Amino acid sequence: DAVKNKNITIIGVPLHYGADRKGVDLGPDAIRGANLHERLQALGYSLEDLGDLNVRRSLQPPAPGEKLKYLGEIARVNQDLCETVSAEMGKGRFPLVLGGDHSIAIGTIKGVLQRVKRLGVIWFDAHSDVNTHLTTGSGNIHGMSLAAALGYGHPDLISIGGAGLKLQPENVVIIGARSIDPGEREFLKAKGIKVFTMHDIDRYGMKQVMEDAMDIVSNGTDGVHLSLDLDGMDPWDAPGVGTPVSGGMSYRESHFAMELLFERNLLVSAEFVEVNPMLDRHNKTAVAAVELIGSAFGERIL
Ligand code: B3U
Ligand code: MN
Ligand code: MN
Repeated sequence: DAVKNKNITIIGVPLHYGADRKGVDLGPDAIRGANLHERLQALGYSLEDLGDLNVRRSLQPPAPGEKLKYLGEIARVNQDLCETVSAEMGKGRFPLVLGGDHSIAIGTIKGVLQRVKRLGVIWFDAHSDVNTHLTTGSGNIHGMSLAAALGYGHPDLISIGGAGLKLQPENVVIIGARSIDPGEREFLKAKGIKVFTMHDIDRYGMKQVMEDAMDIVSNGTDGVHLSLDLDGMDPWDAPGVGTPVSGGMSYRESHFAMELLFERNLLVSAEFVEVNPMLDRHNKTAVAAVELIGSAFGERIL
């Protein structure tokens, strides 16, 4: 069997403050409602669902021009998530985190880093999420989470899980990017982070891109985390996201990517984020998330 760890812990994080847009906080239940448990149990996994982490409701809206909107609550929830993920991995379990906006990647990755020091990350996204409070236009922290996990950004974000805990840029790949801000482009170049854009997927095909990506993230690491933002998919297949960008990965390409990932058996943790049921049609995006999870955990057509 390609995935050795048959014990999965599901952790919901109903956070929307990082996107500053309501609806994405309903993501965890929409994903559960698309038969996540049944699907994984049919594959032989044993599940524990911890339910959702506690997120405060109705906070004061940020001041106009704020560059770190809702920093306090986002940092608090991510610290909680970090501890939860780390504790579950300490019991030998595989954390499957359901978002929530993509700012939760900070907590997930910091928790995994406490258990796997040399960690690779596959970041599946239309965006690169490497802004900081110094480069962001929106002030939305979900556009800063990968930078924070690499050790760049506000001290309250980069200190989550303990000082000095961070990813190495050579162990990170981004797949599906097609919306990168000027400051992000500079950051990616300066740090030498490998980005497989939609152009690369068109040019080389998903098979080659995934093989190259998996070679990079597995080289010199002891495990790989998958951080999958549903807006990486084309909005046709995943309309229920806060910032849709045309020209994304097709339904078939995304599934194929997950199947290839399963075959290499690299994952120690995963998160599926940015599902917004209020913007969705017939729960299509949550269903897509569950289908991608199925493929990543070993579902096959035949
Ligand atoms: N890069 C922009 C847009 C964005 C990032 N992530 C999402 N949107 N989902 C920003 O706000 O930082
Ligand atoms: Mn993202
Ligand atoms: Mn995105």
